[in-house]
This record gives sequence, structure tokens and C-alpha cells, in this order.
Amino acid sequence: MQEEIETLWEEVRELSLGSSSQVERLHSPPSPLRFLREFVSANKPCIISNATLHWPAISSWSTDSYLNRALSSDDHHLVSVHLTPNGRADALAPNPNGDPSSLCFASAHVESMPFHLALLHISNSKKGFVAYAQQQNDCFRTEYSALAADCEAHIPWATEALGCLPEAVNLWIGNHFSETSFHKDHYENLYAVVSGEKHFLLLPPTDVHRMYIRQYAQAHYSFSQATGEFTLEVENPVRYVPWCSVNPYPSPETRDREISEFPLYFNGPKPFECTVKAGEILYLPSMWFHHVRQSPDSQGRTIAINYWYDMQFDIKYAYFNFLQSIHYLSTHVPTLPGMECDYSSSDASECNLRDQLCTDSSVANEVEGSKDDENYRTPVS
Ligand SMILES: O=C(O)CCC(=O)C(=O)O
Repeated sequence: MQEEIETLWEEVRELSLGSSSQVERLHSPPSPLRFLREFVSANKPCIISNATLHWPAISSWSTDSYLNRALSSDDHHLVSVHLTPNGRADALAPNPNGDPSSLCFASAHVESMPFHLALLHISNSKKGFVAYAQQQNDCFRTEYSALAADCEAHIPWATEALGCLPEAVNLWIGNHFSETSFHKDHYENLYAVVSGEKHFLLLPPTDVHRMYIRQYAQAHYSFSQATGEFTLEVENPVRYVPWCSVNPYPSPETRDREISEFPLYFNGPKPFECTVKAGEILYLPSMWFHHVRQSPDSQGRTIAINYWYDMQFDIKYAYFNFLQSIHYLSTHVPTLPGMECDYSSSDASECNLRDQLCTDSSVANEVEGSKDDENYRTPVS
């Protein structure tokens, strides 16, 4: 099976994505028909330059005073900020209950605060305390509605191509510490950078086995104002979530171990790599795995808005589920305490416990969307 799966990775690149690790760049927005034919239907990313230079946000959001004025007129108006010790929210971290090498899935301490305080925390982030304003729950249209006139409510050529308005519009204000670990989303994503730069690593859904998706115990950071320190606690009773195991930028000390643990990622085809600058939009197709880092503007922050459009749960989605269900020997996961099955397989009938644990990411939930959830993102199943 190994050979057939590796042939698939190559064939997808030869037939559609191209053999360089570059993402195709368009110098102006495509017509809806071209966007649909060449990118959405092909499930192929592209960067569109000169896409949003007409937005007032491109110039006015470069100063704190403008943003503070717009968002701080009412002292009771709060925004959600993700606090972590290292800028890595929704990422793997050492499991406080396990042996030193075991990992858990750590979510940020989410705090609601007035915008001017959020901006201060973002600008003054340091090792040990990093703030990232982000909430994938349509936050731009709710928490940040005072900024609505500075951008477009949707991306007109994408809306026409996709035949619907965005399901969610999210704002992200981070700094150079902020990093988003490899995951995928069940949305067509139009990701617009307003200030600073975002650096993406992308892998197509066909490369799913290279991500070593495994089950990790869900944990949460909590921040104490009194001590100024974070603690990380695993949920009790323990709940497992599926997440990508690969850290594409291991430290020099862990590099050799990571390469030997995740050879399909490190020795396989290079991921697609791109930097998205202010005024540009990345089309990030549904189901693509992505890892995101950022370089700040002169004010020390990176601002982006993304438009999540519903994806089609069509034959491509069915093929993806089939591919993921194929047991790939080298992605075998050792049995976790209390979980007597192999979670690398997605054959739900194999294990009732897995069914129970993964209900969040069941097809039904994906198709319905997670409108009622606080967070629209579902774990990677
Ligand atoms: O900008 C980021 O940090 C992450 C973006 C992302 O994951 C998304 O748009 O789905």
C-alpha cells in the first residue's frame, strides 16, 4: 500500500498542483468562472495580489489610535483574546499528567477584554505571555462590527463562484510569536492579509497520512493574574481529539527525533510554501492542511481577515474519507490508556470508544456546520 499512496502524492502534483513548491500567484482578482474552474473545482490554492488594496482597512488599520477609537467607544465592548505562554494555541504540548515525552492538545486561555487592552497585550507579548486576538466564530461580524465599513462584507468574485455568502468572517491580530499548528478546515477559505505578512505551509488532502493524525488528550491553559503564570490542565474526564502530530519547524535539539518519528512528512514531497502580504488574498481550498506563522508590521502586529465559505460535501470529500480510512502501516499509533483500538484507522465500526470521542467531527456535524458552537473549527478527523 505504501507504494500506491506515494504514487498518489506524486500524481496529484504532476497532474494538477505542479512540481514546484510554489503557490500560483494571480496579479489581479480572477473572474468568478476562472476561479471556479481553475482553483475551486481543482481544489488548488492560489494567491491573488492587488485584491484588497481598495479597502480603507489597508491604510487605516496601521495605527493603534484608529483601531482604538473605532473599537473603544463603549467601555463594555469586549473582544476575545487567546493567551498562551508561547503563542501556540490549539497545538501539541507536553502532557502535564504523562511521562515527559507524552503530548496533549493544549487550547488557549480565552479572555474577554476591552480592545485597547487586547492591543496592548498583543504588542507587549513576550516569551511566557503571548496574546493573539482570534476567535473562529464569525468574530469580525460580531465583536469587530465597528470595523465593518473598512473591508468588504464578502469577496465578490468568490461569492459568485461559490454561489453563497461567507458562513463566517474572522479577524486575526497576532505578533511574531503567534503560530497556528497544522490542521485542516471544512471550509473554502479566502484569507486576506491587511497588515504584516503571513507564512503558510500547505499540504493537499491527498497527503493526509503525512500528518500522522493521532488522538491527544484535550487540555486547557489557564492564566493566573495573581502569579502571572500559566498552568496546563488535562480535561477530567479525559477527552481525546484528533490532531496532526507534525511540527514542521522542530528545534535543533529535537530535529533528528522528529524526522525519524515522522518520516513521511520530512522525507516526502516538500510542502507548498507561501507568504501572503498586505493587500493579497490566499485561496486556501477546503481540507488542505495548513500551518501558519507571521511577520509583524512596524507596529509589531499582523492583521488578517478570513472568509469561510461552505464547502461542497461531494465526491472529493467521499474520496478523502476513503483515503484516510486506509490503514498506512507507518502511521500506526501505539494504544493509548483506556483506548483499545488503533486510532490511525478511521473505520468507526472498529471501535465504539473512538466513535464516542470523535462525535464532534462526524460527517453529520461537518455537513450541518457548527453554527451553534463557540468555535467553528472542528478537530481534524
Ligand atoms: O492565521 C492563523 O494563525 C491561522 C489561520 C487559519 O488557520 C485559518 O484561516 O483557517
